[in-house]
Amino acid sequence: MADDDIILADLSDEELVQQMHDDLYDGLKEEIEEGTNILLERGWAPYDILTQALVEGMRIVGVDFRDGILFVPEVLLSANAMKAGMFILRPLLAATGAPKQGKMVIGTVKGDIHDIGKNLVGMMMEGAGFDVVDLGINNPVENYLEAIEREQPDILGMSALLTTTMPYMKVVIDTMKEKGLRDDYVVLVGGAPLNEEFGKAVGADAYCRDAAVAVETAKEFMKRKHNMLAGA
Ligand code: B1M
Repeated sequence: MADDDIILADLSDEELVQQMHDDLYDGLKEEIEEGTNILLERGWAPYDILTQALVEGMRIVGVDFRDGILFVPEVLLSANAMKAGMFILRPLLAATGAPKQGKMVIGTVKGDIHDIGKNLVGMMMEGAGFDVVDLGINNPVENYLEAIEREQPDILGMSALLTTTMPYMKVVIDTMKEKGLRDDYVVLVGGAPLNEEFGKAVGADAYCRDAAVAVETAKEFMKRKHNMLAGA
């Protein structure tokens, strides 16, 4: 139950989504799980729950974090609550029966421990038919190189949420170039502080604004790859 007075199941959809924003703000993991399950029972699509209840809730947390109203320990609780909701939705998003598209290795760059956005991208990519190998957070260039050698993916994805860590993407791409590996993979980058220009400047194939764009971009590159192979 959200608190002593509120019974989540009694709320209308709109009120419940609003309440979930509040519960995410307050880091109430069990309430987020309950709210997610109620919306699923009411026939909501997992993607809509993800975007309207969870991602929007985290956007509000981000604003107050920026403004010094919320601090790291509180935001950590919000992140844990969000992850609990995502944990419920993950198998549902993955089980779309989409035809196999290809393989992606994805990880957050060195110095950066933000992983919610990366996880979301991974979930959506799985749902779109990609095999996803998740390297987790704080990845030095060696981790990416080992993983692409081992996994032979079609796509390498990198995530960064800090202006201080996003330049590390260039370190990874430059090292790939030095080793003659760059052209063997599609490199997609994303994260809140990035933009299109930055993606070009570091030598990525594309910047992806959000998880839905990442999926569309990845599919587009796979189509091009297949067309090239067919024409070869
Ligand atoms: Co951090 N944090 N944080 N934080 N945090 C931000 C990023 C910040 C913008 C908050 C703020 O001030 N407004 C700010 C960065 C400022 C800057 O660099 N300009 C910041 C800061 C400063 C910090 C610390 C330095 C705070 C401190 O210690 N004083 C610290 C750094 C730790 C470190 O990494 N070394 C820190 C710590 C944390 C927590 C641990 C408390 C927690 C992370 C928990 C976790 O991830 N497990 C946290 C959180 C939660 C945030 C905010 C509030 C939310 C991030 C998030 O999960 N968003 C964030 C504020 C904000 O972003 N506005 C903030 C939801 C998620 C769905 O969106 O991650 O953007 P996002 O992902 C999107 C797209 O960006 C894109 O698709 C995703 C889904 O649509 N995308 C990709 C992301 N990765 C992609 C990869 C791709 C493609 C698309 O590959 C192909």
